[in-house]
Amino acid sequence: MNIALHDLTSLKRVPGGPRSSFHTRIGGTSGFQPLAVIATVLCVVLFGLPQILAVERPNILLIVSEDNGPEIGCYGEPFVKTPVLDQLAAEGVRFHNAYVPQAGCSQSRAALLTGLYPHQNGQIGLATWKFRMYHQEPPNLVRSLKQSGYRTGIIGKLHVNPEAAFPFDVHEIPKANFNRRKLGDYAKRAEEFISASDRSFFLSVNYPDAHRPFIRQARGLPKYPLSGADVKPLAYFGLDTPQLRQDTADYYNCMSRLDSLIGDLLDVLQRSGKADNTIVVYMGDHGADLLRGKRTSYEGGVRVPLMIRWPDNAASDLVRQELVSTLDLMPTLLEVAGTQPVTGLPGRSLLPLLQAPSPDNAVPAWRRYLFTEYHLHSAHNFFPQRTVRDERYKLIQNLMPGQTNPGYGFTLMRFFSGLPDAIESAPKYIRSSYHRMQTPPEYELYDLHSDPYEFHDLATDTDHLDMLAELQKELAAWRRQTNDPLLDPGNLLKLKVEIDACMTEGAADKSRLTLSYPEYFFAP
Ligand SMILES: [Ca+2]
Repeated sequence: MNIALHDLTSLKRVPGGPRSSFHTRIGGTSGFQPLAVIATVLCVVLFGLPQILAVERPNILLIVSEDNGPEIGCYGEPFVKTPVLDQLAAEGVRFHNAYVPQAGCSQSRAALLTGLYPHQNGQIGLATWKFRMYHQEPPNLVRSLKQSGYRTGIIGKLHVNPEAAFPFDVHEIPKANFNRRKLGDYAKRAEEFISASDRSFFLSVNYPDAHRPFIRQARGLPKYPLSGADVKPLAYFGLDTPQLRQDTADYYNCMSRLDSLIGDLLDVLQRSGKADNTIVVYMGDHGADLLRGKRTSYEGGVRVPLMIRWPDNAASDLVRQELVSTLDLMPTLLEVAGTQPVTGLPGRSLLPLLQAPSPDNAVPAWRRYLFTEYHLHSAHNFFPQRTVRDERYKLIQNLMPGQTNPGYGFTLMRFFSGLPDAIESAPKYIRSSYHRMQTPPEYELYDLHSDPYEFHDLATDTDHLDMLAELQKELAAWRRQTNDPLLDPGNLLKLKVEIDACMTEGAADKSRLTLSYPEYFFAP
């Protein structure tokens, strides 16, 4: 049994949840430790110690990368080289169907840290564009862990508004660092934080890869960059041109660099001697900034890699197919820490999924439907959507049907000038999928088994009317249950007017943007 010294003040703040801090290796088979409690009480009674003994709680290392979907070797991506993440998956549990609730940086990160959908916490657009949470002090992962005695640190960007809502003890490299400067500092700062104390820690390390610009090589990484001749474009583009091959190669180069840097971080953890009592979570914040990826509700936007390694408590080399969300991480990590859960969250703990199914460990009844959403990114691409998927089918509801999605033109502009011609000369079903993205109908329905890249809309297919109706019903129920403010058409219109007011000659002007939705979304 691992024993560590905790100071009395930190222990006093531990809420008495259903799993107290007097657990070893919470999860798995370990349970309440009466001997530890008795030993602690005896120490205080007999010796009046200013410090008391407490059982060491697991450390939490949360690794978040930027703008990448599961384009990783262990997820079946054929050309990318990611040996570290492949090894991490082999040593832990890999979630094959993991999602973020919205494909944008601030939106995904605020949701991760609050356990709430963007429409529930208010961070519906980028923090750098003045979008903000409804409340200054929402319950969140950082506050809960800190209050229960954890040291809390973040390395890399936070990118939520207001940042003070997440009172990390330590914040290093606070900028996004898209220029990839001093990449060795991520591991160095982590080493300093991890070795600073024996108290249990929660450390979030946030890397700039694979955000644009897709820098081919930085700090000599990757050592052998791929070129366009080495790869094929991502399958969800549905297009193949030399430029898209080069873009894909450079995206993979970013992924390989990320992989190396995570390797340095895991080495630091190993050298600290704390790896055996540390749960490591790795996730991407949302899909790649590529066609039909980031800023969309397609799989390329919302599906992310998610892996968990936890020695002695999680299985190794286990792949789970359940539908999971990064909203599940807050309940999971609070349970790992033995901290009082926050009630009313939409996510649920992933701990039951960390063990391989066996006669003694039946697969729990898991969620049947998973939901995501979209609002906007900065201020020029407001096009709200809601989605639901089950094991096979996915429904997208466009809340401004028949209108041109401004995000479409923006995404196309980020690529080479010949892209519109490439789309128009593609096979009809590919062409149609791009036209549909540009001017979507109210509903899009996809069969993710036969059509994983969402090229064939089945919403008007007479053979799928029952499925369409079922998912429409589930989506409507979820919107009601989670108090979706955009169920009120007046809210949608008012927000659109506020956003449109900052447009000057087709471009968004941040200085002219005034947002008051936190005041009126839920006004009586
Ligand atoms: Ca991002």
